[in-house]
Amino acid sequence: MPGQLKSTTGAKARKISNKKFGIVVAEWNEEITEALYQGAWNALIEMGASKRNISRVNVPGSFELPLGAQRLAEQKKVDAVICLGCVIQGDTPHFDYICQATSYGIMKVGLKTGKPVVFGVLTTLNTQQALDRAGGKLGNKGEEAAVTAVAML
Ligand code: DLZ
Repeated sequence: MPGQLKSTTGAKARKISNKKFGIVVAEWNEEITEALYQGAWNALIEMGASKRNISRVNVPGSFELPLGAQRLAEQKKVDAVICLGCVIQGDTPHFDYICQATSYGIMKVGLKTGKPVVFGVLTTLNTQQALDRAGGKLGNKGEEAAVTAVAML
């Protein structure tokens, strides 16, 4: 949220210029996840991160986010990881399996590595709900994920 972003700028901005961020982006629902990535990247820069300290890794779908996050989090040069994905409900229980595995997997990577690993995954009932949260009328959850990563650092 814009309000949240403001609270992390200013005094804290200088403090994160040396922090290194890894962003894992799921390619499934690419239009949405690219918008989330832009939101996260812009927010990190606005909060004081250096462009050279932001690295990106793509994975096929949200289910693969935990492994991508683990690869990044295990690198000494990465201080925090942001996972971005979008799972949209279909006609089968597949949605539930992906959401559960993804959220649990991402949490486990954070606990295992001791680094902030942020869950920036949209889990929506339809495409419109996702668009609304990826730079639409309800903001950009990628931006919120970046704010959370900085807050955790
Ligand atoms: C297979 C699948 C389906 C049906 N839906 C989504 C989705 O809405 N969002 C998403 O990120 N990924 C989806 N995937 C792909 C899975 O995350 C995963 O990449 C495959 O099951 C291969 O492991």
